[in-house]
Parts: sequence; structure tokens; C-alpha cells
Amino acid sequence: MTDCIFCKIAAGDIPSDKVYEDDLVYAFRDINPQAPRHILVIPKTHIPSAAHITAENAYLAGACFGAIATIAQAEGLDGGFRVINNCGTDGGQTVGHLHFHILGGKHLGERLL
Ligand code: DGP
Repeated sequence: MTDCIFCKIAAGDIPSDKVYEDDLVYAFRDINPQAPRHILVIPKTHIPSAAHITAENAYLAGACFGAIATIAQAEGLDGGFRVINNCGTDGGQTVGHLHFHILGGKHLGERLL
């Protein structure tokens, strides 16, 4: 999608601090980190949000989760980490390209909100 900032990041048209890439997935450090480690994991194919995951494209979300495990290990998040997906306006999504936040590098506690 030509006007999507995360599509442009995955394509290398906008610079990012890349931590992982494979055929299906791209991951980079969040520009506004909320934890010592804050990484965004995205499918290279444009999916607007988690509400747009279907039987046909769910393998891309699966590929993101495979990458998440690999990235967490590479980042030394042996004690654990949090994965967050904000979906839609009420979910606090600000960029309309499916992405999973990896947050870690400190004890995050048990509260979600
Ligand atoms: P969300 O609220 O779930 O849509 O989170 C979007 C995240 O994307 C937010 O934490 C900031 C991050 N972000 C937005 N634009 C850029 C960018 O151009 N580069 C990087 N690295 N992160 C970005």
C-alpha cells in the first residue's frame, strides 16, 4: 500500500532500526519506546489491523509470532516479555498496518492497563 508508513519501512523507503527480517516479516525498534526493549513486528504484506486477519492471510500473523520468539531470544528476553496488538480506534491503534509490539527488558508487572 503506497501511503502506508509501515509498508514504506518494510520496503526500506523510510529508515528504521531493523532487528529482524525474513521473506514475510520485518521488525524494527519503536520510535517512542515504552520499555527498555520495544520492537514492532509487522507482516510485509499490508493488513490494516487484527480485525482484518482471515483464514487466507492468518499465516502472516503466524509468521509474525514465529519471528517474535526468535527476536525475543536474540534480544535476551529470557525472563519474559509482553506482546501487544492495538486494534482499531478503541484499541488505540495509530498506524493502520498490523503490528505486534514486543515490550521487555524490565519487569512489567501483571496489570494490562
Ligand atoms: P499503535 O498505537 O499500536 O498503532 O503503535 C504504533 C507505534 O508505531 C507507536 O508506538 C509509534 C510507532 N511508530 C510510528 N511511526 C513510526 C516510525 O516512523 N518509525 C518507528 N520506528 N516507529 C514508529
